[in-house]
Amino acid sequence: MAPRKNRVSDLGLFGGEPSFAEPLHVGRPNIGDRDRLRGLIESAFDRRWLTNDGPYVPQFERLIADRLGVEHVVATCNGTAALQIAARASGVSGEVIVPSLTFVATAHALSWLGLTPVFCDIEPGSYTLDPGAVEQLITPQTSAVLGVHLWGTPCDIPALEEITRRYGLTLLFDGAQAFGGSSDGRSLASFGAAEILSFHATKIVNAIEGGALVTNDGDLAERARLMRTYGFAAADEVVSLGTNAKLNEICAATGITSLESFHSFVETNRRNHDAYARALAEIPGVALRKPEPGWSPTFHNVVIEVDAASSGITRDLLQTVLRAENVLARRYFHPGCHRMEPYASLVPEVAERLPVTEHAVTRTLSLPTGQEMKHEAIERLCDIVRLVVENASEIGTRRGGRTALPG
Ligand code: T4K
Repeated sequence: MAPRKNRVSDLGLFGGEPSFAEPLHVGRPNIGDRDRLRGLIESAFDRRWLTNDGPYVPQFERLIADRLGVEHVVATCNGTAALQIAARASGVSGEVIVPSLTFVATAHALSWLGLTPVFCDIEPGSYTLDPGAVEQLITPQTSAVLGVHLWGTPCDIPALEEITRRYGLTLLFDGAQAFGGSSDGRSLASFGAAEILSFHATKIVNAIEGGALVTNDGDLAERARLMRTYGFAAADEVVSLGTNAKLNEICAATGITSLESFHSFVETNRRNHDAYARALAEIPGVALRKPEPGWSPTFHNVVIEVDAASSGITRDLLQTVLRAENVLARRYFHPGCHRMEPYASLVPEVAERLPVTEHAVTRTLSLPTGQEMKHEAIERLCDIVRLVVENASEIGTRRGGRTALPG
């Protein structure tokens, strides 16, 4: 690591040496016990059984069910496939109310099935679906609400349950970022008709690529299981429309070993989050998002909010400064699904009814965490943030009065 920087002129943005020789990535995979994983993979190769009903997939499913306290787990090749299967297996049709502040897969999975994602605004605090706004968007074509536990933050589950019950709608949850989280002691996976998970490499539990549908509804699970495998109930016996959404044995083995290290990953994340909280304290206009009392998150996402008015810099300029230091912070999820195609062309007017989303997408920045992130690096990274905020006007002057960058 280069020496600590005390002057604006030392910043990488102005030609200084980057603070970090190697890039610090958001979403760096956590790796479980490598020897154990090698052993599992060797066994799969010895068995010559690599996918289609091998032993690791049901083992992974049982481990997830035990960990999350749900009855049924249908593992899939990724979270997007799990979303598609969840929507189809629960009989969703027409319009589905979703937040726009989410990974685009949430909306795309629906559109891919010919469903219409109807973008809904979010609550100012949690940045998850605003139940009042949800209710206003319900039409005769609405069949479901798909809440997203963004960065592991629980949606207002009781309010969404109440509304969907009253209107006879299906309630689904996208828990791709919320594996292992709970609210008031209850696993987030135990709500709605089904929740989907992602075990992508960037997630706290990773199977390289993988996902799952979790539910307490046995019939729904059975339909999902059939859909995952082309609708095969047995050899030569196809009983429904299906796709190929199977998880393979090597990914399942990776997921198993990752899950076995879950507690240590959470502990590492928690310590990293605490280190960020200490190092970012009292930087005006820069706030670390923290869990509310009653939530039990995995701290897998470290997200700061930059208030340009009180920090003197925009989120985008801070990201640019950090990138020049080799900190590859990410603007999850800029600019919001409603400003991405095909939605931006299909429903250009929708931004007007999403003021909180529009506000949030300009402010949030995800920072690196996980196994690889050392506390010294966190402190160094936060020192740069402090230097930038304390010298915002000098940076603006050096950049010809521009403290903002085009979105
Ligand atoms: N719903 C929500 C709310 C989601 O967040 C996601 C996925 C889904 C649904 C869909 O689940 P999946 O179908 O993906 O299972 C990444 C992930 O690919 C995606 O899974 C994740 N959300 C999303 C939040 O992040 P990108 O487009 O940002 O990926 P990329 O390639 O830019 O990589 C992200 C960061 O991770 C980079 O800083 C590099 C780092 N990285 C990545 C990989 C794969 C590594 O350091 N090593 C690696 O092996 O989407």
